[in-house]
Amino acid sequence: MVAGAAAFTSFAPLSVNAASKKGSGILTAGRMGPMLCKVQDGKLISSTNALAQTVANSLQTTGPDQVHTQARITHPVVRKGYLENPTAPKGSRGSDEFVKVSWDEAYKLIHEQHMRIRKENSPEAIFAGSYGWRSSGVLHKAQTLLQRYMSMAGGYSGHLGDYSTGAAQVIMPHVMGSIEVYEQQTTYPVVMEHSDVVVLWGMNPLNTLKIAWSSTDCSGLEFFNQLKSSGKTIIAIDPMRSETIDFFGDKVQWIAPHPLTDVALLMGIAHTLVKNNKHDKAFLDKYTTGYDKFEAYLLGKEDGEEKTAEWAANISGVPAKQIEVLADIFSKNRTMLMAGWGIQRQQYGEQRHWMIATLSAMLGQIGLPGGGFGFSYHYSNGGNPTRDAAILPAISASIGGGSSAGNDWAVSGAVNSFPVARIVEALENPGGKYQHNGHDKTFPDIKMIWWAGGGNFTHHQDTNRLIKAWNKPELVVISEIYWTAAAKHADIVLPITTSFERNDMTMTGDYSNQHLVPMKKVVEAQGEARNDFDVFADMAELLKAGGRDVYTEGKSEMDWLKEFYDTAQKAGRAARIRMPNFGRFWDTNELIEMRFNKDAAGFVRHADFRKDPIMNPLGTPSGKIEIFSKTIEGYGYEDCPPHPTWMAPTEFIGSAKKGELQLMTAHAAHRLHSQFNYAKLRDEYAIANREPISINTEDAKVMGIKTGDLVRAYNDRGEVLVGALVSDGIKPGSVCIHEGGWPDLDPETGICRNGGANVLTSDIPTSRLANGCAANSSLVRIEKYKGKVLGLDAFVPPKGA
Ligand SMILES: Nc1nc2c(c(=O)[nH]1)N[C@H]1C(S)=C(S)[C@@H](COP(=O)(O)OP(=O)(O)OC[C@H]3O[C@@H](n4cnc5c(=O)[nH]c(N)nc54)[C@H](O)[C@@H]3O)O[C@H]1N2
Ligand SMILES: Nc1nc2c(c(=O)[nH]1)N[C@H]1C(S)=C(S)[C@@H](COP(=O)(O)OP(=O)(O)OC[C@H]3O[C@@H](n4cnc5c(=O)[nH]c(N)nc54)[C@H](O)[C@@H]3O)O[C@H]1N2
Ligand SMILES: [Mo]
Repeated sequence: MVAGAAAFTSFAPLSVNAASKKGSGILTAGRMGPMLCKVQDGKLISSTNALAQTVANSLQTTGPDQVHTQARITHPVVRKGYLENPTAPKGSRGSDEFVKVSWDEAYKLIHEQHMRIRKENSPEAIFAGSYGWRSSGVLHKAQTLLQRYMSMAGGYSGHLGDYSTGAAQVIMPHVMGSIEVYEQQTTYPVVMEHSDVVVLWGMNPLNTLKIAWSSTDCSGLEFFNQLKSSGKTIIAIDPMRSETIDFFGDKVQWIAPHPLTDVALLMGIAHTLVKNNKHDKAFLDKYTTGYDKFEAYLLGKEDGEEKTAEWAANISGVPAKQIEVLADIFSKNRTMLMAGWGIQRQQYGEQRHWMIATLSAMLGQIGLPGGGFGFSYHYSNGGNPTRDAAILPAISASIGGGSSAGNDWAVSGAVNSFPVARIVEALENPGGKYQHNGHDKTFPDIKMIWWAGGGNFTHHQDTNRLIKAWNKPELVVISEIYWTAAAKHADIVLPITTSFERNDMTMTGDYSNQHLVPMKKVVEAQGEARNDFDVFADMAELLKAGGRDVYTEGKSEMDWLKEFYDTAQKAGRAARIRMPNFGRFWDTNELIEMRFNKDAAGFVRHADFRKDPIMNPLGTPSGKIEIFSKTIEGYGYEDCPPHPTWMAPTEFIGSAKKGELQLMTAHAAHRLHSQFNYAKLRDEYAIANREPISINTEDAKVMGIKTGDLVRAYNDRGEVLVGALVSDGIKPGSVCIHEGGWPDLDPETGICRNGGANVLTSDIPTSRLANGCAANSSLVRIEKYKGKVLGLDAFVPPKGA
């Protein structure tokens, strides 16, 4: 079907390539999209959007800071105590000073110790899972390049899943037979034409669409811009008045539940549907299994507690009347339930998207144009129609192996992989047994860590617990661009180039494949920085003579890019997509826009299943939507029962002691996680030179706190200094410190001077099913800071660097 294809033409001007003409700057790209760069006297002086766009994307301006910040690592260094005696090092990670060494000395030291550790242990003693948002590109892929080297060296321990959707990506295949969170959504034009009501459930697209995993095609922000003036009913369910809610202004109805209570709220809506006989029984009969068991639970026949609107109101803080109104609106209108992922980065996070899918099934609109649910509208431009594209391949973790384009979290070549957010448990409990999605598993005994392209000291929960566990391995090597907390806590640190200092290419959009963009080298490598590709090629040569040629397959940077391009061009030809030859493409400084496909623009998620569930069954055991899962029942996990269930979290506002507040750690507007925390953009958000903490006016009044005050936020796990931002834009009883502030622990007091949120978060799994990151499940206390004046060393290189 081509529903709404006409509406799409209103987006067309935005995709025009006009801005990326020669002379207006050098064309490159990052997560934040294609950019044009200006250089003066060898310095990058500006980076701006290369695609037309109406909603500004602050992250596109960070180029000059990325290249020239004081926080850059300029040469290889080794921790003093480690250099003196690598097998019995003195001093400790994080406090010892560093000593400059040459690249060759660094290589030799790493090689010798790597080989020793590998010989004394098994390959699983080497952790190269190296999770993180390394820069865009199909060649300079830090993790993949590390793993390619480690595969040559004999294998390594890796990771499973990600921090982003740890819970949802494991539960959804049980429920929908597909992962849902990283899949194309019912398209923008279809939503524009058919949805009456759009619900933004725990989702902040104005922030999170500034980036995409490959590189954003910049269409998502414009979609929400157009949605704003569409006249549709827009409802946002979020404990915070997010940037998106601000952006929609009076065009959105904001409903603020207490954090972590969405399952109860959803159940209150579901119960109201049943009470008023508004649930779609025909849909439930034909397309789902186990609804009867869930309904029994909903009506209190299983646990004696009816999940009424009043019950839900008590837990969520949303009035019962409002819950009933939501049930009414959803059941009377074509409703698209869009949901973000912060809601599942919580204890029992699996229940969130399971319950949204269940409510959608009860509304009976899954598979209809503009109805049902969508779990990737806030990410990587899910909903921007997929183009007829010539898709670039990418370098692979195995030599001569198939390329891993697209989502390359899931890497091969690992001998033992554990759920990514369980790394501290793995370090604490080597050889320990654990459960994961129905499997008995064993943690590896990690002796060496090499991290390239991730910020584990900012991304992982409970920093102080992490630091303790981090002391266990014999060797920690970090390949980094900047003096992050992780680099400061390493034995050996290698300086890496930014994407502005090397040649690469990328597709945009992730789901749309809208463009193929040259990522041109804009400036020379700064200091002694080298490309990850060259570092691992050099290391491969030490593995055995001729190892470099094995690693590089005898190809230079430009040879690889030409080969990737030629492969894409050849595949494109089959789809009648014309592309210039590589040489011309590279010289013209222009991106290639892929062909719009009218049919793809009418894509409706699960329409095939709805049309014919026998011929197009879902990938679940029953072929239907599993509201009750016999598979999960078989696992017998108390923390993940076989149907959506409300379970009160351990650290929860509903059981908080006086003075305890629920901590939210949403993703920041002007950062990609920890990236760019050092940049000038920090002036846009820092308060009292720290991360801001959003506090409700009532809570602040009780504590005598005003906007601009220095605040100490603390719990049993740690303490941080933050700057108060007092407003009515957050639910009373909750505070928010955005994730990604660089940890900067004061050596004397241990307080984090920069306000790193994860110093406060608890490091627990979502459940035994998915073992996902549950960062948003913590209680904290706050008070006006009255201690001594503290500086800020977060962005200052360590001693000896
Ligand atoms: N409390 C809390 N914690 C969270 C979250 C939350 O919501 N709350 N969110 C979680 C989520 S969803 C995620 S995805 C993670 C994100 O965690 P990460 O992806 O680890 O976070 P980044 O800060 O993007 O780290 C990327 C690092 O790679 C480096 N880098 C960039 N390019 C290159 C390169 O080419 N080579 C090398 N060697 N290094 C490079 C950057 O300098 C940076 O330090 O955080 C998680 N942590
Ligand atoms: N600018 C920018 N964009 C990014 C990122 C970034 O760091 N910066 N990170 C990228 C990555 S790796 C990911 S995984 C995605 C993350 O995408 P998400 O996980 O969706 O982002 P969050 O900011 O964690 O949460 C989105 C919204 O949920 C709200 N929320 C939090 N707790 C609750 C709750 O209990 N109930 C409800 N109803 N709402 C709640 C928050 O206030 C926030 O407005 O974003 C991606 N995009
Ligand atoms: Mo993420």
